[in-house]
Amino acid sequence: MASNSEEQAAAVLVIGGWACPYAIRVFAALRLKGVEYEFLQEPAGRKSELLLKSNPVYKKIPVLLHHGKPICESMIIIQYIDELWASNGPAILPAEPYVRAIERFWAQYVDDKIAPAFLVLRGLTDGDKDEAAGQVSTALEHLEEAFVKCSRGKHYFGGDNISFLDLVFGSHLGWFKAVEKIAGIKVLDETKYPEITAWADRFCAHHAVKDVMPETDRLVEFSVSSSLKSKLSN
Ligand SMILES: N[C@@H](CCC(=O)N[C@@H](CS)C(=O)NCC(=O)O)C(=O)O
Repeated sequence: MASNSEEQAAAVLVIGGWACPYAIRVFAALRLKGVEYEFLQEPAGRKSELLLKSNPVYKKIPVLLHHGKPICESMIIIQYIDELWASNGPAILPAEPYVRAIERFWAQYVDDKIAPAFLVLRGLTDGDKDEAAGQVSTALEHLEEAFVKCSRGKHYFGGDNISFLDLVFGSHLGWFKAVEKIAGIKVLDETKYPEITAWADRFCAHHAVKDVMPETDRLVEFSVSSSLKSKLSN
């Protein structure tokens, strides 16, 4: 029998941040699967005791607590959600091992290339801004081609449904518009990347995504205050 505290604790709790792309992809995965969850916003500028206890290795958000058991790293969390709630709606990971491998490859590529370049363009980490913008352009060229191959003329990388790669890449889309404003450059240019641009609009309008995708101006404000804080603390 469950103790009182176990009964009271949310079955699914996400320690995350509203602006964090890695958390956004987890929220969207839970919504896709129709799983109710509680969202615990990490405080700005410090790490909560619960986060330090739940992710003592990386000390990063998001962490999914399932009946109190922590699962860390967003891509691992999405795979856990897909495996655990396998019968809730369409699968997130493609069934075919080769297609699965391709999606995992591009998902890792997005996090390796786009996320760090955005930090440079936001002025949060050191680096050459032109170089970072070039890195994003190269990544988008590859992803435009990957979209054509993976979607096979359908709406998403996963075809008819949002899949793993849609979630991983799509979770960065809020920051695309914010970075455009902050750095004063065009990132998602529809003349260069027509497929990805149309996909981005569809992805952001999806019922599992639209309420967790942050507004551009809120992200810009958040970014400006984060970079001020990091300058003051250095
Ligand atoms: N690879 C991690 C990245 C998570 C990550 O970088 N989270 C950021 C917030 S968006 C964070 O917790 N940063 C705090 C820190 O680096 O100490 C994942 O996919 O979950």
